[in-house]
Amino acid sequence: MKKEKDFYKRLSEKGISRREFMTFCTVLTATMGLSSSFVPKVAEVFAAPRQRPPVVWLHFAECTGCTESVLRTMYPWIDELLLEILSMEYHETIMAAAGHQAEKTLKEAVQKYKGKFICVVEGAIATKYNGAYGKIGGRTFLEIAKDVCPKAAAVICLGTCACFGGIQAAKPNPGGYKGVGEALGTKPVNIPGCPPNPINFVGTVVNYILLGKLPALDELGRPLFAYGKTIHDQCPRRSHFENDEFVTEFGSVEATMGYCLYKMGCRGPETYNNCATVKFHGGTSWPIQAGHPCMGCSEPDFWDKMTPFYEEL
Ligand code: FSX
Ligand code: SF4
Ligand code: F3S
Repeated sequence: MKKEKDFYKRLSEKGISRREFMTFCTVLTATMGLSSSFVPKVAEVFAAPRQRPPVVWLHFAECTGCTESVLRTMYPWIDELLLEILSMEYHETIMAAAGHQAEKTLKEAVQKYKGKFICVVEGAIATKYNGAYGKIGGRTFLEIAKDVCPKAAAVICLGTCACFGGIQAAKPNPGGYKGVGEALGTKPVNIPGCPPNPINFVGTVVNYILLGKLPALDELGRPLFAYGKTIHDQCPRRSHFENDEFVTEFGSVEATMGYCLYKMGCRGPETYNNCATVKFHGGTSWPIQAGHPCMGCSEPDFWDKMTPFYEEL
């Protein structure tokens, strides 16, 4: 009870009302595919955490957009919530340590929490020439991943780069960049998207804490709650795709959502993600709502397979 009280006090000091927090928990619970009876339990994960799993957060070849999307957008206070439920032992972007001190922190965290920590990975891993195309502190990404990932209780790849290689793996890919699973020959949880939707990451972590297990995954390691359907299956512009060959006049209520973007090269029919229902920035908008075709950013090899982006499939 005291824990909960303190939590709501801290939230209100940050200008977040209990109502706003509960709205977030409702959205999160629905996104996770759980019934509304789970909302209080999801709220409790944040408000009265029984355990805070240690996290080691690695960065390899990427733009750090994934961390940015988790820490800065959506609900502006999502970073606070994450720090409530996770014990961040190592995260290059937000930690104060640098250089040798940072390397020491990583080594100690991995030793201390062996078999217990969640390893979050952003970015792809260079595999050619013994991984020479990507190094941190004299060690290749490949060496670091081979050392850290097998010691984790779970590995979560955040973003298309860590999942499938992303832009680093685009042709001609001189460094032999690969996603973590392919580079190590393992099956991590993959949360793709460039950047991924933070709510899918938070949903995966909350699922782990609340139900004591990772969510159900598809054959590419993606949580089914988020990647079970295509963008096209959930797209509000779809009525124009089906009823009429690309409606040319605004005439109905649905038409205010705009025309189907298929002819502008929309990859929604080939892309599995929940952008249409969850949206970005706390439910404000998403690419297709903003008038841009889906580029297939969460699919494997999207830089090669989905390009040229503005040409019809
Ligand atoms: Fe990749 Fe993420 Fe795109 Fe960027 O860490 S998925 S380039 S948004 O930053 O990895
Ligand atoms: Fe499908 Fe894209 Fe058209 Fe939406 S805009 S209906 S996802 S093709
Ligand atoms: Fe990416 Fe398409 Fe969603 S481009 S953000 S998967 S709409």
